[in-house]
Amino acid sequence: MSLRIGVIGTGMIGQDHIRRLTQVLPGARITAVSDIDAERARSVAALLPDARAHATGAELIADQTVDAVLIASWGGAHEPDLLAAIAAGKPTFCEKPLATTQTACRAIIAAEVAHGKRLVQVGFMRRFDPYYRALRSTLDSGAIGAPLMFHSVHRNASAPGHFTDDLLIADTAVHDIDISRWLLGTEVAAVSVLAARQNSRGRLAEPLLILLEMTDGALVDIEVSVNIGFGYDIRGEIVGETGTAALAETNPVLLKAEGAFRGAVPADWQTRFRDAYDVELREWLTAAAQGGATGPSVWDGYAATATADAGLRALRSRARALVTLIERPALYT
Ligand code: NAD
Ligand code: ISE
Repeated sequence: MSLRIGVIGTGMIGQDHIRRLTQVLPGARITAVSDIDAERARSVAALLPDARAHATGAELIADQTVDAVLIASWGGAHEPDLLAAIAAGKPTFCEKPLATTQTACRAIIAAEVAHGKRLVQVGFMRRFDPYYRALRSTLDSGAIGAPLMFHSVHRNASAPGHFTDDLLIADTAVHDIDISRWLLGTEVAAVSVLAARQNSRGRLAEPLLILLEMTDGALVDIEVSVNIGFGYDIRGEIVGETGTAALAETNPVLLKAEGAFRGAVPADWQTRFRDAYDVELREWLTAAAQGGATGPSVWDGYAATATADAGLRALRSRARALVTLIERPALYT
């Protein structure tokens, strides 16, 4: 039987997840949608065979035809819908960032802990990407020894009009923060940030160089850019005690002709991480059908937001900022 899903936030990625759940993956049906832009919700519902449009996320969560919830609204709007979904005991997929303040993240953790079992998966899709998974397996195999450093590069072709300097860290680099924690298996202790000479192609203070000091002494440097123009460029290299391991380029074919090497650069995150989003939602459906959640947790969402917060403090003060986390509840160990 299909899992009946309600989608809150029917913008860019909300619609892409609806496409994935209705056209790519088996086992799901969209029975409800909602968006603060009521017209957008209605027009998305009209394209689905049995979805109704609700005025609010709360109404959608209370709908008896909704077994599980997918939240793809703006980060600052996630908290009330997550709290309502947890209170209703409905498995939920929530796009990153979990929430935009640490207070909101802690309230979500408290609600899930009080519920007694995991219900929420957070949309850190890199953990499902075959390239990052291969990088982690290589590290775990011992082939390069213990990790000392991780170099992470996150370059976007262009930034949407509403983008701000803060979003460079809180919305974009938050992926690198999460994947660093996942690859290295430790939390972040401190963050420093430097802005390079400004890219004259854009209006934002980028590129940024973000330095994470992990709790075991490993270091991570993150280059984040949102105006490189030529495409979407994601790189990662772990330096270990006996070797290095790097993400391969994503081309199935490397062309050599007319005295040159050629391969395609993905245009955007939809293209680069297409397979990762599919696996991420497939794994969510499997866990949600059993009433629970696996994968990136609300703890991971909280740790990423707390680290991004330290990054924002470091960006403003030009000083190293410490990351202080609450004690990790047993539910997330
Ligand atoms: P978007 O602006 O295209 O869509 C967001 C939608 O949410 C809009 O239609 C907006 O009207 C709606 N919305 C806002 N507040 C709402 C509320 N309280 N209730 C219902 N609807 C509400 O943005 P987007 O690019 O689709 O991003 C949405 C979320 O997904 C963000 O958290 C973003 O960080 C995340 N995202 C993740 C990835 C990824 O790679 N994992 C990629 C893109 C976006
Ligand atoms: C966007 O919200 C994402 O999550 C993408 O994965 C990221 O590359 C982009 O920079 C963000 O704005």
